[in-house]
Order: sequence, then C-alpha cells, then structure tokens
Amino acid sequence: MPASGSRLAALNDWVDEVAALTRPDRIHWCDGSDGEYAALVAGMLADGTLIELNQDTHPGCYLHRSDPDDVARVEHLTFVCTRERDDAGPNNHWMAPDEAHAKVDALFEGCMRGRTLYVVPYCMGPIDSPLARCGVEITDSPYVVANMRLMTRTGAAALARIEREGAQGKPFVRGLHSTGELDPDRRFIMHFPEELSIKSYGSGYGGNALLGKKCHALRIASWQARREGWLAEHMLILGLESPEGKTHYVAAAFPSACGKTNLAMLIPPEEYRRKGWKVHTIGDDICWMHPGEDGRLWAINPEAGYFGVAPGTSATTNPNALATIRRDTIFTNVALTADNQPWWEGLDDRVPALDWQGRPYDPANGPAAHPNSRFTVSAKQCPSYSPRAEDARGVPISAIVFGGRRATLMPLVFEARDWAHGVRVGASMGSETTAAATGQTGVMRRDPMAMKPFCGYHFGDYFAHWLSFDRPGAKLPRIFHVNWFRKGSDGRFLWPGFGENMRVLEWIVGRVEGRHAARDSGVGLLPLEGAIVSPDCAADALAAVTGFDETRWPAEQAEIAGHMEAYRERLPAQLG
Ligand code: GTP
Ligand code: SPV
Ligand code: MN
Repeated sequence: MPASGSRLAALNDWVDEVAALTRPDRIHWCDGSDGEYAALVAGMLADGTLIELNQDTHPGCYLHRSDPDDVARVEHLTFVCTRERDDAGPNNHWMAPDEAHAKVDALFEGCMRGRTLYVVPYCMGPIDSPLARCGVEITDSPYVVANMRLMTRTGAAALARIEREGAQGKPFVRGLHSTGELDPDRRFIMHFPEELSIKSYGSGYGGNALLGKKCHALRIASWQARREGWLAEHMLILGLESPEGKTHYVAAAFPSACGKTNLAMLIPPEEYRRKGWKVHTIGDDICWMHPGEDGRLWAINPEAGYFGVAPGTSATTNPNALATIRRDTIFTNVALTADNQPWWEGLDDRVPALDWQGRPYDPANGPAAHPNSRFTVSAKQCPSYSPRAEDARGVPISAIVFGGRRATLMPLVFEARDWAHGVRVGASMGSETTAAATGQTGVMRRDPMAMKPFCGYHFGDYFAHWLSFDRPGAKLPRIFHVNWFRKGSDGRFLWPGFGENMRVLEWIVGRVEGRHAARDSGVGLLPLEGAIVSPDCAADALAAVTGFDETRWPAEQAEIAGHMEAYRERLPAQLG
C-alpha cells in the first residue's frame, strides 16, 4: 500500500492513521488530472455508479442515481462539536468532541475494506489568493472525488500549497468521509471547528459528502472567519455592469433552493441588453468577504463549480445554466427521456421515460426528477462566468441582499436604513423550507442570513460579528432584502422572477449610486411607485408585490422577537 504521497509529514501521518482505522484495500492520492477523472468515470460506469447519458446531445455527461434514502442534507444528523456547548449555540445540534469522535470512529472502523481510500487535496478559492483556504478530503467514494474535482480546485497545485503552508505551520482542514452503508440510522455529519476537522459518515449526497462545500467553506470557515475578522456566507456573487461600463458587485444570501444560482446567472431582459447592461457570474452559493485596506469588503467565491438545483431550470428561466450543463456534467437523481437525455420538471414538455429511481415514469409515483435533483459542473463552462472570479484579490462588494421564500407579507424589495438595521433584517429572515434538506417542505422557519444550517457557532456571536464590521474607516455595502416568491390569492407567484429580477437589481445599484429615491415604511426603505415595473406583471399584482401591509407588521415583529429569544444569552443589545 503506498501510504506516503506527500512531503508533509502531518498529512502522511493523518492518512496512515485513517487507513489504520478504515482498512482500505488501496490508497490513491488524487492529482486532479484529466486522465484520473477519465479513469474514475470508467470505473463508475463499469460498476453502475454512473450511467452514460446521450453522448450526442450531452457529451461527457453522466447520471448518478443515489440511494432513495440519501437525497438531501440531513440537518438533524449534522453536529457542531465544540468543547463548550454554548459555543455551538442553540442554532446547532451539539455533541461533546470526545463523544462525537468515539461515536463516529466506531462507524469508520474497517468501513473501507474492499474499497479504495482516495486522498483529495483541494483549495477553496483561487489557488494564488491569500483569501483562499485549503483542505484535504479523504473519501471512499469515487463519485465524491469526481464531484470535488468539478466543485473545487483539486490536485497537484492544491497539494503544493498545502505543503508550502504546512511547512510554515499553517494547518489544512481535515475532512474524513465514507459512504458507509448509506443507512440513515448510521449517518452523522460531525464538525470539530476547534480542530479544523470534519467527519462525515453514511451519506453520499452533496452537502453531506462534498466536504469542501458546506462543511468546510461555511461551518468551519465561519468559525475561522469570526476569529480572524472576515465573513463566510451562503451567498451568490454577481457583477452588474451598467451601459457606462461601471460594474457593481452584489452578494446575495437566499436559503437553499431559493434562487441563488438563478440570480447569479441572470440574463437581463432584451430592453436592458440593448442598452448595454450585463450580468457577470462570480459565484452561486458561497462567498468569503474580507475587509480590505480601502475599507470595502472584498469577496471571493471559494468554489470552482456549481452544484445546482435541476427542477425549474429551463431555456426561459435560466438559459445560462442550460448552456453550462450541455457537456461534462454529472447529474444526480434526474429523470431520463427515451433517448437517454436528462430531464426534470420545468425543463420542457417532453414526457420522461424513466424517473429518478430508474422506474418507468408514472405520475402516481410523484415527480419524475427528485425535487432536489442536481447538476455538478465546472463554473468555467458558464457563458456568464466572470474572469474576476479567478482574481486573487476578489471583488469589492457594493450591495448585500438578503431574501427568503415568503408567500406573504415581505415585499419585492426594500433597503435597510443602515448597517445595523441591515444586520437586523438579515437576522430576522424567514423562508419556507425546501427539498434541499430532508423533512417537510413549505414550512415557514427563521433562517438568519440563510445560515441556519451552516453557521458553525452561536448565532448571537454571529450577529455581533456582523455588527462589528461597522467601524471607523469602513466603507460597507448597502443592505437590501428581496422576495421573489410572494403569491396571490390564486396561489400563483405575483412577480415573474428570473430575468425580470434585473429590474430589482437595477433599483438596488441605483440606490447605491444615489439615483433612486425611496420611501420609509415599517420594514425599511421601499421603491417609489412606478420605480419598478415589468411587462409581465399586471398593475394590481405589482402594487401588491411591491407594497407593504403595515397592519401585519406588529405580528411579524412579535414573531421575530420570539425567535431572537433563543439567542438571548449572547444577543447583541442592538438586536434585542
Ligand atoms: P441551493 O443550491 O440549494 O443553495 O439553491 P439556490 O439558492 O441556488 O436556488 P436556485 O437558483 O437553484 O433555485 C431554486 C428553485 O427556485 C428552482 O426551482 C428555481 O427555478 C426557482 N427560482 C429561482 N429564482 C426564481 C424566481 O425568481 N422566481 C421563482 N418563482 N422561482 C425561482
Ligand atoms: C444547499 O442546500 O444550500 C445547497 C446544496 O447548495 S448542498 O450542497 O447539498 O448543501
Ligand atoms: Mn446552497
């Protein structure tokens, strides 16, 4: 067994230690090469982990059908294991580190017998960026290795950085993963922020298994960010270029399956395109923001790919996504047409042949594609991908946007009065649950800054950390709140959304540049009448969706106060 593949003793020792526990048949150090990817795919095609899609229409595309009990994040099995329970906060499930290690190590014992242990060095962020951070994921899943290669910067360059930093005493994040038996009763996603380590057992699904993503880049990174004075957030980043050629960068936090990928890849309506407006995609899910010497917040997208929601993606809603996933894409839990093309609800009016479980399609079995079916693809394939996403310095953020999926009350857009008010708006965010996590969907819950499932520490400390950025010399972004999901009495969305959201973005940068007036209301600063119109939104719907019903505000405020009560012990006075 070649156990030693690195010049960094700490890494070799850890791999040896994990191998001694998990007993793999083979160890493979991933170099991130094309040949390695091709060999992984060939192996997965041979053993049925991947199914080849129609190579004429979708070259380099494959389908993975996961275990039907392993299709989403499992928040009830996700733990933050800090020495002090209070540091994890009421927003996390907690277990004492010793207990958690013992529990999960018992599952890892011998779990890789007959399997290959893959060592995946990765870098979150541009490889030469001082804002980027590295980790190593050990996994026994070739599907995870292939997805990590699409989602992060893996391989030789990442390993070289890890070795260089290791020589300077700088640690890498250690993530240990096994699919185990895919038994939901033997499944844990454990985080040890004080040790910069993660142990994930029993799931092969994205957010549970691709450890660079939610586990490292949000739960562990948010913990590090608080100590080091930056922010790790569940946000897309886009650049909005005006006809004058000025680009404003906007970061937006919406909960899982609430529109980040779609907004990040937005194509402006024809009339805007004619004038010269452009949207550039930097990232679609995670944003790391650091205060720069100029007082502004500078952001990088730590990821290198998209793990996007398939259902609802179409030539009308998100043509950029559709163009992105025409080749070299791994689809998970989508349906198939008779000629082996990937298909999902909302794509087009074809009737699929097989559902996500490979059964002949029968509407009686529910949707053909799983509601949380996904595509994994390199960000570079997106037509709107911005070269600035590779900029080691990141991009300066002009506006932060919070948003939730709210059928009622919350208006299309409003602006916070100042930073502290904006933090309060983010901390109060509510949204209806989606299929991105197991459990009931459509239930309104508070999801502060879209970080409820992802903040690696006490929300009270987190809100205080956000407030701390407001200090002398800071040139902070303006803060806004949007809601694309207001419904009318007929249960249909009032606002057309998708490309039409450009009209809201334009109002937002207009506010940043001082071009638009606003009127104050209980919830915040609203657009003046007529400032936002859409040909796809009738006057009465527009009035309903942009307006704010002050009579319902006291009840909402009381509910928010009740929610904040949970964090009382560490809640900053400004939010009390
Ligand atoms: P995660 O990857 O889970 O973090 O999701 P996300 O926030 O990137 O959400 P995404 O953009 O994938 O959208 C999720 C679902 O919401 C898809 O089915 C979209 O079609 C739908 N959606 C996105 N934007 C809009 C919008 O403006 N209006 C409406 N009605 N639906 C939208
Ligand atoms: C989310 O749930 O917010 C996602 C998908 O982006 S996962 O990577 O599974 O977390
Ligand atoms: Mn997400």
